Amino acid sequence: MTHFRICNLCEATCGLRIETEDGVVTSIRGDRDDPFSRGHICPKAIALKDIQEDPDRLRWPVRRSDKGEWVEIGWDEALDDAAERMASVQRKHGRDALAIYLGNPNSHNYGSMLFAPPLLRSLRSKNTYSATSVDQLPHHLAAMLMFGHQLLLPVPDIDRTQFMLILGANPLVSNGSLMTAPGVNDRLLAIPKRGGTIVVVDPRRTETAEIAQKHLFIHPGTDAFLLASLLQVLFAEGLAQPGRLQGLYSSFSGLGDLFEDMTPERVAPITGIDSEAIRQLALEFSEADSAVCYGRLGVSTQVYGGLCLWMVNLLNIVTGNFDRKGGAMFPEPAIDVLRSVSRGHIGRWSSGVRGLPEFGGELPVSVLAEEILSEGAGRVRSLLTIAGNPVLSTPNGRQLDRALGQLESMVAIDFYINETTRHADLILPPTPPLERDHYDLVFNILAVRNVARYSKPVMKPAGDALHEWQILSELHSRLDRGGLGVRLRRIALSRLGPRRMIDFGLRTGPYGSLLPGRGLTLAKLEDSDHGEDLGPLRPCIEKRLQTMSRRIELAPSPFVLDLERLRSELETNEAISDRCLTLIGRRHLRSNNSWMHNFARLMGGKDRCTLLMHPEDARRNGLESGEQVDISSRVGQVTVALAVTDEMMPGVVSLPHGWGHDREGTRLSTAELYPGASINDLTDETRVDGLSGNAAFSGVPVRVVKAKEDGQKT
Ligand SMILES: Nc1nc2c(c(=O)[nH]1)N[C@H]1C(S)=C(S)[C@@H](COP(=O)(O)OP(=O)(O)OC[C@H]3O[C@@H](n4cnc5c(=O)[nH]c(N)nc54)[C@H](O)[C@@H]3O)O[C@H]1N2
Ligand SMILES: Nc1nc2c(c(=O)[nH]1)N[C@H]1C(S)=C(S)[C@@H](COP(=O)(O)OP(=O)(O)OC[C@H]3O[C@@H](n4cnc5c(=O)[nH]c(N)nc54)[C@H](O)[C@@H]3O)O[C@H]1N2
Ligand code: SF4
Ligand SMILES: [Mo]
Repeated sequence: MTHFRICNLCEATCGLRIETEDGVVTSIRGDRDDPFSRGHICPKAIALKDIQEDPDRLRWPVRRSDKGEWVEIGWDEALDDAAERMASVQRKHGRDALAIYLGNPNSHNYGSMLFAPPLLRSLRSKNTYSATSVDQLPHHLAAMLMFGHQLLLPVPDIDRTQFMLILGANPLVSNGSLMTAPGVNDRLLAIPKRGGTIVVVDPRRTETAEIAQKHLFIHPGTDAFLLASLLQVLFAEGLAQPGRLQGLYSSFSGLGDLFEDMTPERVAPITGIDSEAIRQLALEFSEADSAVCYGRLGVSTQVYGGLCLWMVNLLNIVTGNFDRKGGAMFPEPAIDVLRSVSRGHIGRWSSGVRGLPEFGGELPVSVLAEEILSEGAGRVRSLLTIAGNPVLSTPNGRQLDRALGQLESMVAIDFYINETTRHADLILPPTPPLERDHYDLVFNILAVRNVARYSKPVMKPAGDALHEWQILSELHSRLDRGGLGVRLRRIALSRLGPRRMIDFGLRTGPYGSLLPGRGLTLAKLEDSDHGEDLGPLRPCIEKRLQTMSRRIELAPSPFVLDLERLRSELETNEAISDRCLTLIGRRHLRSNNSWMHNFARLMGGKDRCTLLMHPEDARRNGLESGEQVDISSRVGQVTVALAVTDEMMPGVVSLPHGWGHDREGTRLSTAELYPGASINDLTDETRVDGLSGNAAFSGVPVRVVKAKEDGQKT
């Protein structure tokens, strides 16, 4: 049988053509007729078969016995037990004693997107955390303060731009992020083919930098200085032009004063980029027929993350490239999730120990461990994780690992016993991707083309398996303490199920109609193997803008105030010349955050969890390629093999994240073969973006020495 569906493993949402025989997957290929991905896939898609067939994957709920063994139990018992553990902690110690961590795959699972929020609302814990604060929180902050909604995230119009400036992203490997662009490789290569230019700014000469027309090395964590000086040049040279949206901008005049002192000459020693190169970059950007600045993970996970994303938007705005073909644009998805998600808020409460602000109802996950370890009334005593592995994914993971051992109870919704879920009392496994239907609610908000595709399940759920939404809905019904109205709404939603909610969303969305037989409906998408193409992005900010002032806010005061932090560093840091190495992360095409490392198909080849270092640094430290090195930071130490390469900037070393599978008690069959070491045993939970609280992974100071004992692991 042939099935068509979209891959939900990363943000690219590639269309797949899957063949099955007698319920077994026999091939997975790219769907050449998919209107968006046109046949592109990456090696991870094939591993959907591995997830389906993986003997390590849990099929039944498991409970840890007093002797520490995992025992399979039935669903009713598991759900009752899970709900009771959560409820009893909240009864005894208050609502905030239960923390929740939502991991990355929730955003790729429409069941979670629809059914986790009502459960969270009824739990009402201030200790709600997610992968957002180790990822894209600064993007949401900039969107909320400038455009009035945390999800109004501009995306680069990659298919039509003539100049793309990429800061801190490596789409050739990540397949694009906050820019859903399947086959991004071809889309990027098309830019120089039509006479355009790609410039990459990155402390490493990445795979993306290799195909760019220009690559500039930058010291980790200093992009805010670069962006400020690009703006300085544009204003000083009279090149800042508001363009078509002039009437929509607050306070365009006076904006340039904010950056007056951030000249290329002053920021050059900090960024490591020559002042002439900065000036030239500003000129090229402003002269291009169309241009877009795209900043991603490398700029959001740094100490000036918020400032960076604000200035990325400003650069697009002041060069007249905002909401314009070839510039930064807003998708118009068939289901407009913005209508049902809050616009966002910040600082309504703060974390107990360090006082970091909440954003959109969540605290920064960098504080989770200390909230568990602190003695005192507000202590977190129980944790629910949904699709996440924060022991490997969040800064100072070892501390969190220790903290999880001290919880009174922990429940995980996940299909693996991994470094985090091994601490749980109960694990509730949802169906794997191929056993469920799918409609992408999140990445269509970020897509470089408007499309709508619905994926039917490829196989029936095995046995009594429950979908994520069913688990969440069952837990909710056991924990619901809302009034009659809330309860009726919950019952109605669970009867409706996510499928019909999608239908409703489509009918009431911009391409739908409530009249029978008209507009986009679920039935229409079900009948169409490859989905619907809804066309290229169109200027639409006038319609989408949600600020109270009905203007695009160019200078929200939190950013203006935070510029002072940058300015004070400009003053103290100009002569920085210490020889400390700084650490950054990286991704690999055949790796997916902290999981999928147990599939031989993806893991073959060279050891990937290596430390990259520039030859000069290796020589100075007396180190050679291939030998084991001890890397240490304020918070810990790991041992990995060294790979010496001039793709690194001198003074900067790189290690991938998501590894460190040698912890005891996991059930991952290849953990011994491919353990790797966790970068987050080195990253520091006290390093956060002062404005948003997002983890600042980039630029952690480290020492690297020959390993005490070759091959020794810590
Ligand atoms: N140092 C450093 N740390 C980083 C990063 C970095 O670049 N550097 N990147 C950060 C980023 S961007 C992110 S998004 C986070 C990601 O970190 P996490 O939020 O921890 O997400 P994953 O590592 O993807 O964890 C996936 C878990 O979800 C489970 N899972 C997969 N699919 C499903 C499903 O459908 N349902 C359920 N219930 N479970 C499922 C898997 O078994 C696995 O245990 O890591 C962050 N950590
Ligand atoms: N194959 C694969 N694909 C993935 C993932 C995966 O794990 N594997 N994870 C998915 C997830 S959750 C996400 S969020 C996206 C992320 O997708 P991207 O945003 O493309 O993230 P990375 O590939 O980590 O690229 C970040 C780049 O920033 C650079 N960098 C580090 N520090 C700095 C700095 O201070 N300044 C500048 N200018 N650059 C810096 C790094 O060298 C790196 O090249 O990828 C997604 N796609
Ligand atoms: S690029 Fe992403 S969406 Fe496309 S096949 Fe690979 S993992 Fe799946
Ligand atoms: Mo992410």
